[in-house]
Formats: sequence, C-alpha cells, structure tokens
Amino acid sequence: MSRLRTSLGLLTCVLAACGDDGAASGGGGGGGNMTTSSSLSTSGSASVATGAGGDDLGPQPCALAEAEDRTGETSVTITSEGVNYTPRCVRVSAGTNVIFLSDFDAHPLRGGAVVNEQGVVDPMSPITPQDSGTSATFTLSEVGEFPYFCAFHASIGMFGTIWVE
Ligand SMILES: [Cu+2]
Repeated sequence: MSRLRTSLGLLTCVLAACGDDGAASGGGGGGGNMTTSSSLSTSGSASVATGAGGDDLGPQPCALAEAEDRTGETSVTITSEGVNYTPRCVRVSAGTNVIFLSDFDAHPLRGGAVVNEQGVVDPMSPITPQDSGTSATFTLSEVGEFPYFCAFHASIGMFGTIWVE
C-alpha cells in the first residue's frame, strides 16, 4: 500500500515537474499524500476531480465522536436521500434492528469500508448486499464497527458507519 502511494506520488511529480523546490516539498508528508489522492481521483473520474481545489481528501469517513447516539432504541432507521444516508454515522445498542430504507436498484447497499474513495466489500459484515427492493432490516447483535456504502456512489460520499455498543 505505502509503496503504491509512494510510486504514484513520484509519478505525479515527474508528470507535473514539481521537483523544483525539493527541500520544501520533501518536508511536507501531508502535501505528498494530497498529491497522491488527487492523482487517483483524476484517473478514476475527471468529473469528481473537477474543482477539488484544496479538498483533495474527498468525503471523510465517520468519526465516532460525530456519530448520532441512537443507543437504547430497539430499531433505528437509516434513510437514503439522493446520495446521502441519514443518519450517516450512528451508534446503536447491540440487538438493535437497523432498517435501511432506500432504492437498492439505484443505490446497492454493501457492508464494508471505503478506502481511497472505493468501497471494499466485507464478506463478514452483517450488512449483507442488497440489490433490489426498498427496505432491508439487519439485526446487529455483535458489538463492533460496521461501515457500509452504496456500490454506485461510494466515491462521492454515499457511505457511513454503524457502531454497535
Ligand atoms: Cu447511491
């Protein structure tokens, strides 16, 4: 992974002829990462990269601190609106029925994390793939962190995380 990122960063530097101030850019590890991320976006989809400007990191994963606290409820509903889930980041109690309401034809649901703006299916996730219908209920009995995403729109931020406590 790190080797891939490094080589991509170097490649970008060669193409962009950005080696002029080697000392300054060498010190900025963060700058290197942003360059890499930007080059990945460009190769993946030009439209997503358009106007990225300083926002090269793309949609951010959920943080536990920002998750909506829905613990203590027997059922919690996550609704998709456009290319967003609401609530996107949520904490629930073990044993909760988490209900996804969505159009799974247009927004196929997957359990797994989004890495470098790409969804990676976790075959062990209790959030099993949904490709049709408009409602799916998952009883989340295992404590843990369960990310999920839309197979079509993960790269533009249609993903979230359920923490089961
Ligand atoms: Cu979607």
